[in-house]
Amino acid sequence: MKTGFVAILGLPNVGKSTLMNRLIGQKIAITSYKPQTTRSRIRTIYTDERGQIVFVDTPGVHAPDSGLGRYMYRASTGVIRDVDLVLFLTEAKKAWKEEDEQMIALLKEAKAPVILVINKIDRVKKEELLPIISAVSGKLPFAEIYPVSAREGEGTDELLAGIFAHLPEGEPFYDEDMVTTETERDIVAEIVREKALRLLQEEVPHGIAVTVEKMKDRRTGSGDDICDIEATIICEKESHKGIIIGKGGRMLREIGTNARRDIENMLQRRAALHLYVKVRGEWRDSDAQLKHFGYDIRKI
Ligand SMILES: Nc1nc2c(ncn2[C@@H]2O[C@H](COP(=O)(O)OP(=O)(O)OP(=O)(O)O)[C@@H](O)[C@H]2O)c(=O)[nH]1
Ligand SMILES: [Mg+2]
Repeated sequence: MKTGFVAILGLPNVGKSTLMNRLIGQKIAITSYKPQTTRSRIRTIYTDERGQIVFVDTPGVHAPDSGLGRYMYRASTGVIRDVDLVLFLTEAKKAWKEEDEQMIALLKEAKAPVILVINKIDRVKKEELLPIISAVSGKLPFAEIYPVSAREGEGTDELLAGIFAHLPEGEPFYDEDMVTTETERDIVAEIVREKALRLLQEEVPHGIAVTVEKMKDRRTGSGDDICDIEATIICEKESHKGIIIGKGGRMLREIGTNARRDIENMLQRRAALHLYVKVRGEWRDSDAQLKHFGYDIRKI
């Protein structure tokens, strides 16, 4: 049996979380078209007859501009030395930028092998791919190179085989039916944040945190189980609160409806979701608040 920890690292928005979800065949990590979607390490587990892979999805690496940013930076860069294998994810694009060079400099610290994964190949023509691969492949002594489309599932089976090939022999860490170490509460909070991210514009979604105050099953009159959930969206300004609630509560209702659908899918039962909105000015720079919202830099 092969077994080991595999970090997924890269710049924001390259498709790390989409790829991880695709590889495990289930949606656990939230995704969005906006950069800086993932804020913490998200651990998921893939097991088959070849062995077990523990994936660690990480926040996209970017220069920190707040306490939250520093937490995110540590969560991603700090993982490099703790894993058996690194997947360095980049997008299939023609121009190589300064921040890509900084990623390469970071990856030079890795003791573990680094697999280069070029994602979003569905967006480029076949003949454009080869020059893209050859431009990146010399930047580091990569163990392997895989062009994939996380969204379409192209090349991901080959990548999975490549990951197993580079993992050490060992016994699985987790039960074979375990998919993530995240709690249901964590996932519910993230689903609400995802819907807010996808629906809200400009700086509003980046100043949002979500807490889940209550999750409790109740038997209804007709004998079904329904999960009562209370969650709060925290934002930094009164004006943002107004935008999140929307005219006549329309925006909050839409966030809630979209979130409930995914939550019910995940829980495999009905859910009643009650959303509240609170203002906590500058929480992204307050150690106490960051800790309260689950972004405790000492616990990475
Ligand atoms: N066309 C295309 N889009 C993709 C692909 N993979 C991911 N995306 C899109 O890219 C955007 C970012 O995806 P995420 O998975 O959230 O990216 P991420 O790297 O986890 O981003 P951060 O968590 O912010 O660092 C989303 O809109 C995805 O749907 C792909 O293979 N092809
Ligand atoms: Mg992500």
